[in-house]
Amino acid sequence: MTQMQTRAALASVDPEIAALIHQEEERQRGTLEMIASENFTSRAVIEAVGSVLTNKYAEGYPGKRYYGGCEFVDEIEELARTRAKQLFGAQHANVQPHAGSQANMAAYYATIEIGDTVMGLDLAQGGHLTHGRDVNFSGRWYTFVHYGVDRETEQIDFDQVGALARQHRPKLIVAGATAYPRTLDFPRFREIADEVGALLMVDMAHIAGLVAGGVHPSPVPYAQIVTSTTHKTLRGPRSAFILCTEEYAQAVDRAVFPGLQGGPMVQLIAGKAVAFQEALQPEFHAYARQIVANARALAEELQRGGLRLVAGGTDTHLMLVDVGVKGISGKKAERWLEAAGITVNKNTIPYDQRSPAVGSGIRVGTPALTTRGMREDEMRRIGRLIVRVLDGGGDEAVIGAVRGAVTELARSFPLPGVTDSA
Ligand code: DSN
Repeated sequence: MTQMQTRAALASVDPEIAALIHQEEERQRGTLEMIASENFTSRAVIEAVGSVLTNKYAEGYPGKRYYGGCEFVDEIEELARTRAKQLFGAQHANVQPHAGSQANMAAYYATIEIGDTVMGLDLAQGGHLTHGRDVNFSGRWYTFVHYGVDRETEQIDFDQVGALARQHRPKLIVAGATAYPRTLDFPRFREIADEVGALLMVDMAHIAGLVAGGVHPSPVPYAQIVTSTTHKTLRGPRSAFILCTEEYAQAVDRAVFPGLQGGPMVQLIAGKAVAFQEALQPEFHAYARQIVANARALAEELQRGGLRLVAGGTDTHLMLVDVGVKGISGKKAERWLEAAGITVNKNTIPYDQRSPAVGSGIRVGTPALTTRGMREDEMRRIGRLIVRVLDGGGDEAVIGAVRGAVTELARSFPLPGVTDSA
């Protein structure tokens, strides 16, 4: 059955939405998706998420529901939990958090009280909104102290982490980032947490697929609680989960339900189960290795083109590119690249003089294009196209020529998860 046939009902009931979904599909097919937190999930995941499971209420946990008719969704959630534990070697898994923010909220709810002191990486230096930003619940409800990166190396300054921890005696230290290109040193974080009697929580959302694929060290042996989304390098549906030691299992489960959420989204839990199963296959290790190899090839090409990479390069799936060295802002770079069919996001770089809405950098990632089957040669080609756009200063002829090359390249690599072509 083709994608078109499966959407026949949608097209007849709501042609406007059907047309917009079709346009989005064409956008994804015809452009180069380089947002570091996005990916293309499999057809199997899409089918699970788009299934009748969306009709079912299942408050509670397998075997302890507040609704009848849960025999099959119990089995689905049990499979998801078992696979998550197996994939990451964890003692306990909760697969109900709707998304990453809810997972982090539940981790705090399970371990600390309102007003307690927590340490996390500053958003402006690679952290996340839910790691204590003042406009977010985390910054409003807890007393966050932020650590950052060293001015010279642009890598996490563990001397500062240790000094701040000794000074502020946090109850919880959060490790994890959204725009940090280097390996996270979990043993070092745990050492500091132990020294001051804090718990360690790792938000591995960005690197979960690299951890599952064995190309980034796992936080699980070091952190009492690990949170993650499922849709970034892990390549599942847009959702999240929490791993923890047995000691925190009950507190985490109670925090998610009834603490913060009502009925779980069973269709997403099924999608997560499928994604965990896919990540348990040996091919996923090869995929994870290729993501990192692709990132290195792209990083080298961008440096060859005169761009500066924050922290000197990448160990992961992403790089933070300082476009300020070419006299342009991240905002302009994002706009020109989008016009050329290359999707990235503007980002501040550490100690940025520009505001977050403008930024001096762009964040570029390889997970989605690696899923599409691209390898080092394509990355080098894309690197040259990016440099050409940025050196072109917004010139429409340059952008138009690059757009042509992008379309040709994109069309040679089918869009995963989609059965019919344009
Ligand atoms: N918005 C995600 C990202 O792009 O990294 C994090 O939540």
